Formats: sequence, C-alpha cells, structure tokens
Amino acid sequence: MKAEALRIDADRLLARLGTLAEIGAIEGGGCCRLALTDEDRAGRDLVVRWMRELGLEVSIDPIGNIFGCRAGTEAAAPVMAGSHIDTVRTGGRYDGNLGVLGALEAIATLNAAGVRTRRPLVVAVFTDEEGARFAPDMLGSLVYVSGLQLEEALATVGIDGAVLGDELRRIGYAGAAPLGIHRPHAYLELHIEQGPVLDAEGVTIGAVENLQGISWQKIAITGQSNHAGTTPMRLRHDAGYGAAAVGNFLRQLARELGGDQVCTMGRVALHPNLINVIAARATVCADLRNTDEARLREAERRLAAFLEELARAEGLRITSRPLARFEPVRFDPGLVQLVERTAARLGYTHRRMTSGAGHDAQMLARICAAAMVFVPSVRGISHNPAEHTETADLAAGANVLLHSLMELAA
Ligand code: HGY
Ligand code: MN
Ligand code: MN
Repeated sequence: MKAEALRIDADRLLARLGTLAEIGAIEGGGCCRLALTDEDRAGRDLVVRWMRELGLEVSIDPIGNIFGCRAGTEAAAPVMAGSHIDTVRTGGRYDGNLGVLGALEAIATLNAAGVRTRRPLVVAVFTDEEGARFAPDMLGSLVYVSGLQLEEALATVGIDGAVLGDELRRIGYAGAAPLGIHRPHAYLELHIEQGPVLDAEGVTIGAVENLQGISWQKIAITGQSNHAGTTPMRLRHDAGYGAAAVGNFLRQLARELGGDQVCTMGRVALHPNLINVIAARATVCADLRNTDEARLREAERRLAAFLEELARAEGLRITSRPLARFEPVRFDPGLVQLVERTAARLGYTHRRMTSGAGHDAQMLARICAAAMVFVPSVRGISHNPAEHTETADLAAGANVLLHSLMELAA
C-alpha cells in the first residue's frame, strides 16, 4: 500500500487504551496510577511488553524514562514520539496514555505495511509527568534534558513521604541506560487538549504553537491552636482562616489580572483538622499559570505581598517554597506547520492553539524541534474520570502523528 494511504487501526488503538485503563481503574472509567506506585509499575510493564511485541529495542534510563527504538535504514538521530502513563488520582484514560499508545499504534501500522524509515523512530514514556505525587511535573523529561540533576530528582520527597529514588528502585525501573539516550532529531507528542476549545469549535486537530508558564508553590501557615469556643476572635492566630484567605485571594488574583491568568488551590491540609480546634498549621498548594511570563511574575509578586499582609494582620508565620517553575514555551514553527499541513492533507479540520497544561514536549523543546498534536476533550473535561475523546478524533490524532513522523523520519 502507498505510504500516503496508510491509516492507523482505530480498533487496535482503542483496545490498547482500554487494556491500559484497566490498570488502576477507578469508578467512572478513569484511572489512578500515581507515579511510581504499583499501578504505575503494572502500566509500565504492559507498555514494555507491547514495545517488545512490536520489535522495539527497549531502554530504561536512571530516572525511569522508557524508550522503545525502531531502527531506521540509517543510524541517524531518531524522531521521537511519546508522553506519559502516570495519572493524577482522579485521572481519565487518555491524558498521556494516548500519546504513548498513539505512537505505538503508528509503529504497528508501519510494521504491518513493511515501511522502513530512514531515521530510527523512538517511543518515549516519561516518568512522573503529572508531578501530583512527586513535584515538579514533567520531572522525568526535565531530568532527561538536564533541567534537573538526577541526584536531586531521586531525593524528591512525595506528598506521602516516600522518596522518589526508593520508589523507582522498588518498582524495578531505575534503569541503566545513559541519561540522554537517543538524542532526538525532533519530538512530537499527541495529547488530548484537556480544555474546551476544539470541542466547542468542532475542530478535530490542534496544532499547538505554545504552552503557558507554570508556577507551583507550597505555602506553610503556622498559627496557634486554641479552643474554638473559649478563644475571643481578637486573640486568634487561626491557620485555618489563613488557608481559606489564600484560596479566596487566588480567585480574586485571577479576576484582577484577567486575560489568560489562572490560579488554583487544589491541595490544602489543616492540623489538627478537628472541628473544635483552631488550626495550628495549614499547608496550601497554589498553581499559577499564564501564557505571558511578565504577567505570571506579577501574579507571583501579588501573592507574595498578600501573604506578607496576611501574616502581619493575623499574627501568623507564613513561608512559601517553589515546587515547580517553568516559563512559557514556543514550539518549533516548522513542526507546527508540519502538523497543520498533515492534518489538512488527511482532510481533518485544524487550528493553531495554546496548551494550558504542561507537557513533556515543553522539556524536549529545550534540546530539539518539538511540537504537539491535540485532539478534542468532550466538554473540555480532564483530570476527571469522565475525560472523553471520540474514537474518530483519537484516530485522527494518531493518523496525523503517523504521517508527521513518516515525513520527519524520511
Ligand atoms: O500540571 C499539568 O499541567 C500537567 O497535567 N502535568
Ligand atoms: Mn498529560
Ligand atoms: Mn495531566
């Protein structure tokens, strides 16, 4: 069959997505496979098996990134495609998984058609993209591009007190391959949009040209525990109130800055967390994002000023520690055009767009030409078991990935 006419097998892709989704399956059809847990190990083992069945040569690096390599006719720098298979606690079945399984589906299609490419093709599964258990997010790809020292990454303590390196060894994925194995010629990532744009406009393919900046911080608030009944309001140093005030301020901050600014308090904990005790301590995690670096810095500045004022007014001690800080990224214009051109050639509607979420592609962009292919998320829902993408859109994304890879590897 002519290369032009090649199309992926949607049933095979859907079947693999379904099989992987059974690992860590949660109510509502989603997944919970937090990085380096037993569920993540089971998912990794399954993908490695599929890679081997597809004849790929599997390598695992010291931070647990998995690479499946399909030899080219030349030993040139490979074209890489991939994503992640770790999920948040209430994840869907497509976030990350589609990028890995879509790349495997492209390989399966080339194998079935007996098509060789000049450049090798590498499928990558990056460790701990979500950063939900071990911050920062995109940790594995960040180490891969030397943005974070391996030792520092291995020493990371998770939200459950586990040490990243111990967990990596425990699940058997502390690999021996050299860091930076397979320096790619180019990198493409297929991913669900996780936002409302494509679905609302009825457009099939997103050619992602940029990705917003991310600022995560852990805010520790120390007050004084006291009796909820006997303590007059004027004598309180209430860490619980402090946490609530931060949450409220984040919403106000997004409103004041407007534009693309988003602010989230997704994680909060009180101690001792009892109905009749004024909280002694609170921790709040803040997630700030903006496509514009200067405005993201303004948001950080305003939050810091608010925390100072809150500490003074309430007699609290408030400290903040950064958990992740990535500037906005622009993807390679040539690759973005390739994604658009390929979508058009295959007859799919398409548009250029920004990624609101962080992705491994933003790290690969530091070392090679990188870009992303988005497909619609129904009602823009993600990080939620109800996350859904129609089969025709899954297939469209995988076909655009397949033909883009073939052109890049020619
Ligand atoms: O946080 C993010 O944007 C991604 O889901 N890791
Ligand atoms: Mn993702
Ligand atoms: Mn995610």
